[in-house]
Amino acid sequence: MNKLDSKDKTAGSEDQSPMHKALDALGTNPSAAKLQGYFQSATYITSAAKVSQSPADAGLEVAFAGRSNAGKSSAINRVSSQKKLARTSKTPGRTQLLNFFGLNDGQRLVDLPGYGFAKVSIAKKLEWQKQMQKYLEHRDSLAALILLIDSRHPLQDFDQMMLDWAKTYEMRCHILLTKADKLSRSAGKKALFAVEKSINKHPLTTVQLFSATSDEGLVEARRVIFEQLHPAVSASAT
Ligand SMILES: Nc1nc2c(ncn2[C@@H]2O[C@H](COP(=O)(O)OP(=O)(O)OP(=O)(O)O)[C@@H](O)[C@H]2O)c(=O)[nH]1
Ligand SMILES: [Mg+2]
Repeated sequence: MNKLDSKDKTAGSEDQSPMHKALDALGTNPSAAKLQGYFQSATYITSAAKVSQSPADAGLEVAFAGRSNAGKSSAINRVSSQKKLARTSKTPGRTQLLNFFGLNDGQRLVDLPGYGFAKVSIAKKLEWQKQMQKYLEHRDSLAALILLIDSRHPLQDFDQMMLDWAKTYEMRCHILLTKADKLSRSAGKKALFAVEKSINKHPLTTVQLFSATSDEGLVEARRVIFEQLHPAVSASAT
């Protein structure tokens, strides 16, 4: 299925759904403060061990994917200005379920299980792959992927696999190069440049530096995620 089709879901609807009411309040080009307020509305909905247990496949959602320990849960917490919304851990493989968070207009953020943790049985890894593939290929409400990559170890096999997948399905993909606070400014720029160069054949993929412990990249990340959750509104603003 062409994932771009799913983006039509918000186009042309003139009803007073919660989403449209919220957008009236936010306007077409919300300020940084309004974006913060919007993402701060995120609340936990549910965790699904299997894709079949996910919330109804309606509206739009943006999913955070990436290697285990890349900083997915930390990024969700930073974007939503909440410390404990998504559970973070020093132990790789902490997030083993799909965790869904709802925003005040009904759209969702999804924390996907990390990939690449060593201490998990082969059977569990195969189950992970099966569930991820099912989610990524069949979830109609999936509007975009946020691919989290540790800025100190960019573009490993898993990241390439996700990028190839995104390209195949014409899925919008925004890379957050995480833990930028651990790099000097020049090393950060170098990492950003290297990834920009390697994605130049992926027209729907973009990249930025991000840190969950500082303000680096925060407004930009919020804006990109907001735009993916409200494609019709964002398009009319340009
Ligand atoms: N300094 C710094 N540490 C970070 C940042 N992002 C995440 N971390 C740390 O990296 C570790 C892993 O972060 P998580 O957010 O749990 O990573 P995850 O990708 O959700 O991991 P899994 O759930 O295991 O897949 C934690 O100890 C975080 O505190 C960042 O931007 N800067
Ligand atoms: Mg996690």
